Amino acid sequence: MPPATKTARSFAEPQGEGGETHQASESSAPTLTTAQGAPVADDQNSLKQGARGPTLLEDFHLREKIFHFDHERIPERVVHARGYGAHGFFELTDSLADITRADIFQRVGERTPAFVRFSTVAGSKGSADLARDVRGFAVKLYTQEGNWDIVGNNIPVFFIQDAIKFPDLVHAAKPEPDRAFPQAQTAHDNFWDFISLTPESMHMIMWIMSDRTIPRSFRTMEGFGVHTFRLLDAEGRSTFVKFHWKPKLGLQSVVWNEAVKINGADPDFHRRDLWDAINAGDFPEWELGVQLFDDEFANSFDFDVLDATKIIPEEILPVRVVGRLVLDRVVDNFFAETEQVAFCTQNVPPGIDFSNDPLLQGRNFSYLDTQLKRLGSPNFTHIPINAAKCPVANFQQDGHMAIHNPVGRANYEPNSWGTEIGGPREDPVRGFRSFAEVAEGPKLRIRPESFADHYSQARQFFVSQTPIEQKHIGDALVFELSKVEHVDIRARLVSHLINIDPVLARTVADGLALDLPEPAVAARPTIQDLPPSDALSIIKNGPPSLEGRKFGILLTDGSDAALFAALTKALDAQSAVFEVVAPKVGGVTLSDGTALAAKHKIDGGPSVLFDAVAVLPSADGAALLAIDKPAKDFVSDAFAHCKFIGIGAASAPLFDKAGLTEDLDEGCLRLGSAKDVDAFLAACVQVRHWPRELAVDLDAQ
Ligand code: HDE
Repeated sequence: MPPATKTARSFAEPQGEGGETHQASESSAPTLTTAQGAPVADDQNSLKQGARGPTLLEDFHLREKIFHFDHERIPERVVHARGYGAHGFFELTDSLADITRADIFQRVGERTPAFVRFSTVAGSKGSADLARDVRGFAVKLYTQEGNWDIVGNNIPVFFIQDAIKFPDLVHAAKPEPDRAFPQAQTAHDNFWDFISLTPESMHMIMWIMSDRTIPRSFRTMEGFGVHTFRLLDAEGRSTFVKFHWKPKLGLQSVVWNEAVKINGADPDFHRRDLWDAINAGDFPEWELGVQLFDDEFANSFDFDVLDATKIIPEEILPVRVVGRLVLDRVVDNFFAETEQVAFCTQNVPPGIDFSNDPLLQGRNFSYLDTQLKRLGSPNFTHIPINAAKCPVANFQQDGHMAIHNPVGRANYEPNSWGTEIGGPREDPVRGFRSFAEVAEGPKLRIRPESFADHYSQARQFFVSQTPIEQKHIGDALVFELSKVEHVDIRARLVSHLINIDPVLARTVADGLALDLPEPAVAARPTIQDLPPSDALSIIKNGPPSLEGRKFGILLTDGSDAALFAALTKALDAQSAVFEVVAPKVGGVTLSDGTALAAKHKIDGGPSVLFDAVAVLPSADGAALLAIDKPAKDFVSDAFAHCKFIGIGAASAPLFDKAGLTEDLDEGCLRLGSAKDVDAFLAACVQVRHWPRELAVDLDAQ
């Protein structure tokens, strides 16, 4: 049985340790108390002098309640403010004991508790889920030798090479400071001004203009540690490593026009998807892959492995799968867990270490610092979601909100109080040791020459895409730059595109009615023509099955009960889910008289919420739907977004009135009776019927 969604709130009594919890219910609700524990008699009226007189200062219950409310908010994250988290575990499937002494990588089959927070970067906490944006993919692993945070993104490269540029990047991406808009978008002058003056960002620009930044679900995106890290064995020998998370459901994204509409129809699209999937027992899963390499590889590779604007293509260095990450529990309290979780890149257990990537080094400073600001105390590690699940023992003490306070006399070391009362001691064998890297040289503010090639991998990403994906990159650039008011900024960006792909540059220039500028002057003039890498395409790494896919089934009174039963049975068998959309949310009466509740009324359940749709009205129902604008939008949007559409035998009037009848293609499959179900679902495995896009988009003509 999947776990039931929690609806009732549980109250602890008393606060603190060992309290029994009672479910609030009509019959056995616990007594409401103040924060000090005093039972409350009346929570509806403040204390007044006379029935209509002034409120009294003496009303401690009113004052305490409002005082607490006034202080409910903490600063939102300066980036990655909007996020959603879940609990789960990491399971080791392939030992790395010969390469690292990290405890988590020793014993195959062992599970380590995990908490993961996904996020968008630029938007505020309340922004919509489907902003075009990088997604954060931050994983906290509660290992037996301390917490390990892999604070990654769903894109393996970054905009900048040196942490010193991060405040500038984020300022430029966020709403412009004078007008405070646009929210959660990079389609504005400041962002593209900064980017067009920062050629090192060009590889990242190709990624963010691709459909990677409009993922279908957190469950259908990859995650990357981005930087090169080190694994250290017991002798201190180092192996470089890059971390990859690969989703079991394959890569899937939505299309831009759809994303814009999803943001209106369901701004919580991604968080709802994660919540629903976990509560239904469809636990999201990723493989952990590692790219392992040594100094010799690093020295012979075309690019600097310390440069976070570069990848190491999987074709050159395969990804070895060593474990799996499963999310199987939603949070009990969003604030306590998702909001208060504090990821820090410097949280690494023994056996894992940093490289000299200057972005990573800057991050190691920033994350600890930001948690103090956000959570208000150096004791944020006492908050349960941040607390290690292994023993913690040190002489840190006091500070705001100190929860775990050591007892006894010794609060320093060395001390001579003996092991009983003297407290913890260092352990030179078990303890964390940094890689003994030899580092010498003058102090310089300089960017290494080996970081200078800004275009070759940007080009490699572009040429690795299928034609439809290349088109989407061009469309996204035209859209974003069309929102930039200053033509010189548009032109400056196009001058970089010429160095990446002249055809792309020409397409974007045409889309903006711009004369092609001179190419940008490249820091490293020789741009390499690197071979395409299939791993970089979403479409080439799509899902193997219908698992996790959500179908929208549009029904009316009189819809064919046998067909509905056959379709939903087949969906269930293939681990897909469905929701019924109907003229009234109260539901429909099927042809056999069965009453069926609907999940959505049509205008509350537009087709953008589904991966594929089946339109199965009765003849009478189709005649009614044909005059209903939301019903016509339902089918025309599904068509425009290249979705597979199952067309019921009686639905012709609706498609006629939606103006689609003449355009129906192989992605629109007849779903007249139960015998058509298999063919329809087999087609749907493809996710989208991409050839249609050329027929529904002016830019493709
Ligand atoms: Fe972050 N980043 N970042 N970042 N980052 C934060 O930490 C920062 C970078 C990433 O779900 C902040 O707790 C600097 C790369 C994620 O709680 C802050 C630099 C990558 C999250 C911060 C970077 C990331 C953050 C804001 C450049 C991918 C959300 C709130 C040197 C590898 C974590 C917070 C969560 C959050 C700083 C660049 C990923 C301010 C200075 C590269 C997933 O500390």
